[in-house]
Amino acid sequence: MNNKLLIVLIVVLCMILIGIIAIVFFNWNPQGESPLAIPDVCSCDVDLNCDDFDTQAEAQACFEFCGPEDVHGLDNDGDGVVCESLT
Ligand SMILES: [Ca+2]
Ligand SMILES: [Ca+2]
Repeated sequence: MNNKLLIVLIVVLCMILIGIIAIVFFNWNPQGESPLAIPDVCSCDVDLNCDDFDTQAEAQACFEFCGPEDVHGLDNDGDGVVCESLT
């Protein structure tokens, strides 16, 4: 009789749980800052080179920010990791 209601309730609870997990894993951000710090030097309109970044992480953040295309030509071998020389 109430089995249908129970199933609906379980499905709704599962969706809420999945939502919470998604928020925790992908958007957990108590300070409201971007988890990936985009360096000030990063501009998608200007051609940048690895020399313009202090660290590989900065270059990577900029690459991902401007992506998916490698607008700056930072990833010569196309493996998705830019400026291996900075690591
Ligand atoms: Ca370049
Ligand atoms: Ca690479």
